[in-house]
Amino acid sequence: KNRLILALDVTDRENALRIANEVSDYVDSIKVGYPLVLGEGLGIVKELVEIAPVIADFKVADIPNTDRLICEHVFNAGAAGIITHGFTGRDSLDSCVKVANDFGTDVYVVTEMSHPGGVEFFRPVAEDIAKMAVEAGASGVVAPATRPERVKDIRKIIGEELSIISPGVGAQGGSAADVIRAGADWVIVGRSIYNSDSPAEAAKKICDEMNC
Ligand code: BMP
Repeated sequence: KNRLILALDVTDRENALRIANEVSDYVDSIKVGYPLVLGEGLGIVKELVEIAPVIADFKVADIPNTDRLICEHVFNAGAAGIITHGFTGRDSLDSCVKVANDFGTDVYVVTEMSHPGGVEFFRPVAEDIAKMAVEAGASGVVAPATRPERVKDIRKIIGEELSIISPGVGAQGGSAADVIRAGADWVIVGRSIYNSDSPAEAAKKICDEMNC
């Protein structure tokens, strides 16, 4: 386990496949979201899963039926996991977890976002969302590497069974080693890797920092 997830927010297929191939020795999975899928279509997921497991970051946040349709598309394309919001409530999350269970895939629920605005509305609900993620049988939560103390708080709530995947390392100011020490299982890193002259070296450096 390398503890590193690549956030592949480049917008074109050629760069996406080049970078994914370059860093494949260092990353456990690749997070793909709107920037790349809106640029290239969901077919890019089918190509990337040949390189590493893909987590589809669509921050799913809708009524249960729409959530179900989104999850089915994403898992049919081969994604191993999906990121959902939690603020839409338990029925919406249940709908995602049910589809994931049918496919044998993972659901990660956003608790509190990593950017400065992430405290405005998430702060009062982050812990409740984490509790709901446990109760709904999600695989894990997303918690901010920019605030390791919050990762610690959320780890206390979810226990050891759920994973914490943590964005905000590098470009947003967070430290990989600090957030792993605070209880994260994986860090999610985008710009510090894909904007580097050597994505492989940048990925290796983050791995080394985490002693993996
Ligand atoms: P970067 O390392 O370039 O900051 O990228 C972080 C990635 O994680 C982006 O894809 C972003 O959309 C995502 N993300 C985040 O930064 N904070 C969150 O709270 C949740 C996210 O999914």
